[in-house]
Amino acid sequence: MRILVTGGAGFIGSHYVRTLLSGGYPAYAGAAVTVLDKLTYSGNRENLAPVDGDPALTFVEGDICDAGLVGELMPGHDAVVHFAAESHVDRSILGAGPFVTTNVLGTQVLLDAARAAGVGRFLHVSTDEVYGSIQEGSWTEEWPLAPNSPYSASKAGSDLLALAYHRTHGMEVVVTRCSNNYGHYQFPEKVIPLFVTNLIDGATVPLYGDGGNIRDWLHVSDHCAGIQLALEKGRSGEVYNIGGGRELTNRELTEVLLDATGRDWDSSVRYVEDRKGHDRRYSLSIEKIRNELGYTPQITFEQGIAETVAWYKENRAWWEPLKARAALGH
Ligand code: NAD
Ligand code: TDX
Repeated sequence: MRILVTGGAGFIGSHYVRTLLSGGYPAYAGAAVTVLDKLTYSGNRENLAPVDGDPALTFVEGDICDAGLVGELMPGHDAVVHFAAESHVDRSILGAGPFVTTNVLGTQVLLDAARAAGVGRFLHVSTDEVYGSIQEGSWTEEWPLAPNSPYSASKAGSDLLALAYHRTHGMEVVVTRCSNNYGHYQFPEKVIPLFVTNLIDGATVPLYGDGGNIRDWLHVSDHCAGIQLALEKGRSGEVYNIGGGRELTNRELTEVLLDATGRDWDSSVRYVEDRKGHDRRYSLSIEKIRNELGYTPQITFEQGIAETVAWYKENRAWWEPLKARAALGH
C-alpha cells in the first residue's frame, strides 16, 4: 500500500505521517508514504525528523497546484490524505490570495490527478469553520455551510469540490471536519503554541476582543485517529465531524495556560483589538463518527495540555527560530 500525504511537513500532517510510519495505525502497518509539501513558512522538515531515513518515506518538495508534478507523482498511490493548506485565519484577513490558490485550486489539481490515476480513496481534511459560528447547540454534518473568513471560505470551496467529485465522477471521497487542534509541533502562530511560548519567555499574550470566543479543543493524535478511521471505514461521499468535546472561552484557555507555565494574569495578558469577523463559538456534534466508526477522543484536555506545555518547554530549539516567522504584529 502506498499513501500520498499532502502537507505532511505541517503540524497535523506530520503527526499523521510519524504515527503511520511507526505502526500506530495497524491496518496500514508496512505502508509506504509519499509526502508532498511546498515547505511554506509553516512547513518544516524537522517535523519529520523522527522518521527521517525510514525507507518507507519519500519526501517531495513541491506545490499541490503544480498539475505537472502532481500528475507525475499520483500513479501508484492507493490513497490520498490531503492536509496541505494555508491554515491561519489571521493571515487570510491580511491577504486571501494564497488561500484561494492553495486551498481551492490545489485541491482541484489533486482531485483531477487522483481521478486520472484511479486512486482508490481520497480523504479531504476540512474544518468546522466551514459551518460559520453557532450560538447554541452543536453542528451536525447536515448543517448548512456559512464560512465567515477568507480562510474558511476557501476551505468550504475545497470541501465542496471534494464532495462534488464523488457525486459527479463517483470518486471515493471522504471529508472530515475537525475542531481546533493542539499538540506537539504546532506552528507558534496558533493561539496555544503562541501563548505558551510567549509565557515561557516571560512575554505577554494578546487576547482578542473580550476573550469570550469559544473553541472546541481536540488533541492532534485524536484528530489523526479519527482521520484514519474515516479513511479505512468511512462511507464514500460522506462527511464526518471530528471534535474533542472540550469547549472553553479564550479567557478560560488563557487561565489554563497561565497555570501550566506558572504565570499570573495581570503581568501576562493584554487585551487587543478583536479579529475582524471573529467567529464567536464553534461546537461540533461527533455522534456520527462515534456511532458509525467507533471514534472516541482518548486524550483529556488536562493531560493533553500538560504534555503539550512540557513539550514546548523542552523543545525551545524547535520553536525559537520559528517565532520570527510567526510574528503578525499584535
Ligand atoms: P500547517 O499550516 O501546520 O501545515 C500546512 C502544511 O501544508 C505545511 O507543511 C505547508 O508547507 C503545506 N502547504 C501549504 N501550501 C502548500 C502547497 N501549495 N503545496 C504543498 N504543500 C503546501 O497546518 P495544520 O494545522 O497542520 O493543518 C492541516 C490541515 O488541517 C489543513 O487543511 C487545515 O485547514 C486543517 N485544519 C486544521 C486545524 C487546526 O486546528 N490546526 C483545524 C481544522 C482543520
Ligand atoms: O493571538 C491570538 N489571540 C487570540 O485571542 C490568536 C492567534 C488567537 N486568538 C483567539 C482567536 C480564536 O478565537 O484564539 C482562538 C483560536 O485562534 P487560532 O489559534 O488562530 O485558531 P482558529 O482561528 O480558531 O482556527 C483554527 O481552528 C480551525 C485553525 O487555525 C484552523 O486552521 C482550523 O481550521
